[in-house]
Amino acid sequence: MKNKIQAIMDMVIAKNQGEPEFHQAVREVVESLMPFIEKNPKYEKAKIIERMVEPERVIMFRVPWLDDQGEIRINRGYRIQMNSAIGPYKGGIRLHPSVNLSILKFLAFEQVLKNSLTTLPMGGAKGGSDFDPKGKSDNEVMRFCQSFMNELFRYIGPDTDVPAGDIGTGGREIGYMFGQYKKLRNEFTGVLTGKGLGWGGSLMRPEATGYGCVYFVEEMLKMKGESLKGKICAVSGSGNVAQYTVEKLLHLGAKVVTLSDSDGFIYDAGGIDHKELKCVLDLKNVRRGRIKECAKEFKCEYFEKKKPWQIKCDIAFPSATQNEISGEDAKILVKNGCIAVGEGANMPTTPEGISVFQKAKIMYAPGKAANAGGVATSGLEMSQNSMRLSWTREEVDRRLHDIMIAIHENCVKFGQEGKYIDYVKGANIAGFVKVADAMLAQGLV
Ligand code: NDP
Ligand code: 2IT
Repeated sequence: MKNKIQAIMDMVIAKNQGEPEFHQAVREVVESLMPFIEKNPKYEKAKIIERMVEPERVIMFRVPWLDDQGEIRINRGYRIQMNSAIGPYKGGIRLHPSVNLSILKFLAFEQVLKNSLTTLPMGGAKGGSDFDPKGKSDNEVMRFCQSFMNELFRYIGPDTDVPAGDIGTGGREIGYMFGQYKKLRNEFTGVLTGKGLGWGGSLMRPEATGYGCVYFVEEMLKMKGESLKGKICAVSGSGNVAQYTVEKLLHLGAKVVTLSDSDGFIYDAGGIDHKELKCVLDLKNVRRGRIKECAKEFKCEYFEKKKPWQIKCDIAFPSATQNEISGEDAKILVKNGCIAVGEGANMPTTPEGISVFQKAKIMYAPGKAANAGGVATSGLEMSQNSMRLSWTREEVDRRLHDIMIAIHENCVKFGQEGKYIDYVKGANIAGFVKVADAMLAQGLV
């Protein structure tokens, strides 16, 4: 079995040189799938894994735009259309200076399995650009988004590929991209999700990833007769996912003691309350400032250039970016008594960190299961757009909650090992089977 894993990894590394994040994401999946594949030789014979690691299509393009000084700027745009076996390509757009092929391929690969887990008919994709929205004026962001869409519009559509938000892409960016798509195509369709409520967006989409992650962790705790009430939670990030993770944790009686951004983290021993959360939302979504400004307002501690994992907590919610929990961070979390991890971000834990959590047998929910509520609610937005109606907040929340319960059940089904549940294995196998069976049925395409 080790030889088979190595052979696939050798091929992936040779074909995708200098793309460590993509190699990392593939290795984790292949390692947990191989025992299952050996028991089900039809997948091996049809080379399903070898086909799944090769994107169906990779699009790269020039994005020129004019800054406020009249200077020409050039960024690079991407869309990785990874797999369309079970539905139109679906996945977010990341705008961050670190964006490259490796990061987008890892995200697109994860998205295929995640979207399969949601129970909804969505294939997997990811896109983005090395454009940095930080410090740009609204007009600059608009000109970038318009130029980005001037090329991307050829490759997307409501039945082809439906992009959405991710790091650096929120309601403002989706608005500008949607406006430009509509102008170019002369069509008002559900081509993007995360739209504004007055023009085709779904209630609860902003909340969905964070709420869904908390619902998933609640299910894990229930299996052990535990609840979130009174639990001390460390959250990283302070963007969309982190904000609504905190909101749902507060609803359920947990105590949130940290939030962060790429400059450092705040530690509020007394717990962040609703009033403080409102302040974070205004700071990050309107004023677009730094988290350290909250430390002054909340009179709490701020740790420059540090991550929150040194703070004692019961549950960790990494909700910023990939590889933000190292092996050392994981050891400190476990030593401090952390009993569960719910990944709001995509691949936030390094392989060394995952192995620490698994050896300690704590409840560890990988991103592709725990943060699937975001894209699931995007799927619900697509359904509402197709039907030309909108569901109430309660209706969408009920569906989101049911989906997270179903994902949890499916992970348990494939990941139970005696008393311990290996959620990594559960999520990878459950996500894989549906896509693999569809690929088998559709022949060699
Ligand atoms: P936002 O842009 O709203 O927020 C990102 C947050 O993470 C910010 O606080 C940002 O800090 C921090 N961050 C970003 N990059 C880094 C970095 N390299 N090092 C340290 N901190 C960083 O993004 P989202 O909240 O939407 O996304 C967060 C994570 O959740 C990502 O991994 C994303 O892929 C994942 N996700 C998002 C979903 C969604 O629906 N939005 C759905 C599922 C997963 P700063 O402002 O300083 O950059
Ligand atoms: O990583 C993710 O699942 C997202 N950024 C959300 C994708 C979507 O299509 O809603």
